Amino acid sequence: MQTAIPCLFMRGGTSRGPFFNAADLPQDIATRDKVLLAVMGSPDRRQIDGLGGAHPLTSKVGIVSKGSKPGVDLDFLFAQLQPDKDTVDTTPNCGNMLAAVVPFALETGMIKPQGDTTTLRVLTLNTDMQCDITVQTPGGHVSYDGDARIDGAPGTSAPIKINFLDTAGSVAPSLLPTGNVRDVIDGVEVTCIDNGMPLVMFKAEAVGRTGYESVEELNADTELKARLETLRIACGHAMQLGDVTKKNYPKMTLIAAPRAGGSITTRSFIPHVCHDAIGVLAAVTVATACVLKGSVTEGIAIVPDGQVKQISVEHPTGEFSVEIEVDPANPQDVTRAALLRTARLLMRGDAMVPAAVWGGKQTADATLRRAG
Ligand code: NQM
Repeated sequence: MQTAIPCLFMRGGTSRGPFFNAADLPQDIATRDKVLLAVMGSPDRRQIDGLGGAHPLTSKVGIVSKGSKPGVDLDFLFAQLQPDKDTVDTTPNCGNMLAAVVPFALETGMIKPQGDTTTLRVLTLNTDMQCDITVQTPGGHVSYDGDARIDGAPGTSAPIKINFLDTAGSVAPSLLPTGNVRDVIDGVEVTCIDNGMPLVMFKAEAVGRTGYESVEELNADTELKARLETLRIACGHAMQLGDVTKKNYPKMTLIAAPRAGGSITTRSFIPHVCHDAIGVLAAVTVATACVLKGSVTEGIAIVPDGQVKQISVEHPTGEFSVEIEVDPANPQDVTRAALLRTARLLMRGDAMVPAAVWGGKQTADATLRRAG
């Protein structure tokens, strides 16, 4: 016997994974984590016995429920697993998986559509961050067809707009958790910053690289990876994040001058594998560093004038545009960040876990939902 758990398999931005109604998973966290590991097939480099895609970007899980706070429509808990580790990390955010939350809630009838578009307020439980997400719902159905293109995912889809309301100091205690906009740590000039995702940013040339290397080159660069890990652990302490040896943050971000008409070039380690693009909140955080006087981006980032700025973050497979708004009285203060993602429902059904992992008494609700 296996336990069947109702599940939608979804792409969110440039990530992918199973999404669950929180009510269908074990309420006890240790059992829930065992279930998620079994669903994904971790730990195993190939995740051959589960749904994971043998990469951190395809080892992600979304857990959704109705909003628990006044004014909030939906709660979202993101879980980061790893192919070859037995960890389930719910500390940091994932802005890519976030893009699939409203489509999931509409598809499963958790919430009703509002008209041709549906805008819902979503609370990310990982860091207590709120955002407004708008999806296309013509005729009361989620539309996945459209002209929106995001680099890092093939083709075009319906646009999903995310408007972040409060991102500063997501996992770290503040936007600049070392108290400085620039530090020298382990011999490298860095900006340690968290506007939705804790990042350590530094010029690629500071570690003897150009910042224009391919993902394959960087993933094969064991000398660089060892250097980055030592730096990451030192920065983790400086950012008041404690021992980050087993954590997926801070992400290590090499930067260089833009060379495709954008604002800055990045290579983002998440944190041990180089991202094919860049994370959503990582891009928001990079864009924020670009407007901070004295950050390591100074002298290389090209930043437009005005209160609302489009910052184009170049990455290995294209670029990621972030719209940021600064306080006119204090142009160092980013008050809002908005961006475009896409998502798609890939499959609906039940995720099966061995009964030895979870006996999983299915609720009447779950059975009904499965029956449609
Ligand atoms: O930064 C990868 C991704 C992410 C996270 C990672 C993300 C974000 O691309 O908000 O989206 O940084 O591990 O899914």
